[in-house]
Amino acid sequence: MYYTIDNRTIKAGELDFWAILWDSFIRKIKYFGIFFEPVTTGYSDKAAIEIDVSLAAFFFIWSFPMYSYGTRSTSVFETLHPELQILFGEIIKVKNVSLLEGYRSNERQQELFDAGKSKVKPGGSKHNRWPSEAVDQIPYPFHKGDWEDRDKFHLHAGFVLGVAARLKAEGMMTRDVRWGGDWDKDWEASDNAFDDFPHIELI
Ligand SMILES: [Ca+2]
Ligand SMILES: [Zn+2]
Repeated sequence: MYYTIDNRTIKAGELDFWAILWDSFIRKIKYFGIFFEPVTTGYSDKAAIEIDVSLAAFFFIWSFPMYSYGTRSTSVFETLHPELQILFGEIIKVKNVSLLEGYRSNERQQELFDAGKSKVKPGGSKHNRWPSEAVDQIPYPFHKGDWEDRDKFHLHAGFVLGVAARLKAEGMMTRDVRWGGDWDKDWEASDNAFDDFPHIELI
């Protein structure tokens, strides 16, 4: 899925394992290659090539992504708005996370409303838009008792909001995101009337 921001075409998310690996590899060569360039000075051509190949192999192995989404998270990811795909494509590179729900049908919204699990009727949630402008996500690993662990959610949400802010500053995202633990976006979680800690949405 491709997406255009300011006439630049950006690939939404980067879930493809080999694409992430290649991107990371090229970045490391460009960045660290400068420091290793003088290493081969004074060696024969054959030795220099051997050193270069060894360094390239080292960079390649170092480029393997630490985390990737499982089957369930991937199917949620595919229902997300491109800007959320860019955000969570970036997050999974450095922090493990599970995506629980993206797009939600009106029928399912009605069920949640009837059960008192959501405050909004069908059509009123950003989960009801296609592609979904909201995602419910939790840090991984996650244990049953973690639902009561406010600190865990707060730390995780701070990380998500930080990555989103960086992507927006770099022009990779155009919209702000809001967390369900700070609806009024004043960086205070203590004044939040209705906590929905896994919830992240575009505004
Ligand atoms: Ca607040
Ligand atoms: Zn939600």
